Amino acid sequence: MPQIKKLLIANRGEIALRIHRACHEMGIKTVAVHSTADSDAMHVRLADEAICIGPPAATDSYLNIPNIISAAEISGADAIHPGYGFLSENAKFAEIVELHNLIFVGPKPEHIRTMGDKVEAKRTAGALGLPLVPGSDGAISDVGEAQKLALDIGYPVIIKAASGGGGRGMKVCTGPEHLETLMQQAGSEAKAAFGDATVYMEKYLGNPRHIEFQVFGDGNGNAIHLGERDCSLQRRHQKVLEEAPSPVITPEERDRMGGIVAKAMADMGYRGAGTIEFLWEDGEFYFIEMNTRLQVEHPVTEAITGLDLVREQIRIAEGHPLTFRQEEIQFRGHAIECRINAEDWKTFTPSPGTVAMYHTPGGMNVRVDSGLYTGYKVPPYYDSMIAKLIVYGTTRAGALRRLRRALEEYVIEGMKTTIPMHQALLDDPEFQRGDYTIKWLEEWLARQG
Ligand code: MV4
Repeated sequence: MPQIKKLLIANRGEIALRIHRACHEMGIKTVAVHSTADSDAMHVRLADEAICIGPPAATDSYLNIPNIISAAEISGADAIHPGYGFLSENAKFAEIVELHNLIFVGPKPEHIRTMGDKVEAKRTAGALGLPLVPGSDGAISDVGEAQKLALDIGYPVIIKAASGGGGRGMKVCTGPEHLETLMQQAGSEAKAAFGDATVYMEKYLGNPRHIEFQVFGDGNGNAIHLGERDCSLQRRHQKVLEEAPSPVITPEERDRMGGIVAKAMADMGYRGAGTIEFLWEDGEFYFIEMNTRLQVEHPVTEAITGLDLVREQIRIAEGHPLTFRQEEIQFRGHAIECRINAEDWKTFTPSPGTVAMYHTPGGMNVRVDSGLYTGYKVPPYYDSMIAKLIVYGTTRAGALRRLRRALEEYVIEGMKTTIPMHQALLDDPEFQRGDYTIKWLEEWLARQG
């Protein structure tokens, strides 16, 4: 079995630190890559070696495949972890990594490719027995057929881009008189954004929750699930706060749906970490997409299971079997993650700047994943998420109390952050009751004035 001795982290920010930490606990040396804008970043400082791979723009650095492969060869790394975002769901990149006899810490390239095409993903999920949103069986191109199908499904329907994701290129259609126009708009927007005009149709769910299951496969027909996360609190398709377990899922539902999901992953021979996204409405789950990467919100799952998901990814990449059986996994307590962005939370305009003063919360069951330090200059070129605060409590109410205390302690001076938004959110009675859907946060934000 190959043993990884040196791993290149093809990412930046908190997730690069997260991967570095797992590596060092496993006795693996790390290689950081960075743009010229990130020379002083924490991920560069912590790693055993660091290589500059290009100018600030991500397309020239963190997305620059030849430079990243060269960095791996020059440093003598034997594996690459892509983190999330950037190249993490690029099937071509995974193939190139493997062609260079490097271990890709991630799924098989063919599975990344399948799940990247939302039409293929739905077809695959359906064949594996996952419940789907009623809709077109594959892509739709003919307007006449689309009209028939929409009547069959019942309005409203939603037109989505096959190459989409993150909510781009979606059109909600309330009646037959709008369908042709909206199909054309969705198609041309998809073509412009993704270079692929393929669209498909689904029944539009009016007020669902976003609930996703964490899965792991060994690539040889064994798979397990680590329960669900509720990610319904989003703004413009960006998650703001995530929790596990979902306030609306019973242990019986978790076991039932988790079992279906794990069986599906076992049957497809899935390798590594994955997330199956569902919309949940009136007690029913509807598959929408699968993410073939580690996710930002993975720490809430780590908190309630006690498992190190990055360690597990690396062990699977080395060819080990899963370290735990489904029966051994226990879900205990409640975890909440706040994404803290360098933004003015009222206008959501980015607010990069220099950290003038920094103090992180601590104490029992409080975790901060962040690359910030006093004097660090947040560059304006990348995502505005600068920290994740994760708290754990025995109960949801206990986790909420701990979150309030931890947010009070957190000091980030030198830029505007979304910490005050999280504090205001904690005071909301509906949020406190867990009474929210995917529409709730934007309505709440609109009420904050
Ligand atoms: C939907 C939907 C309602 N009905 N599909 C948005 C992003 C993409 N991943 C799927 N999305 C949605 N698909 C059907 N059939 C509503 C959304 C949606 C959404 C989903 C999850 C979290 C936040 C959302 C915000 C707006 C719309």
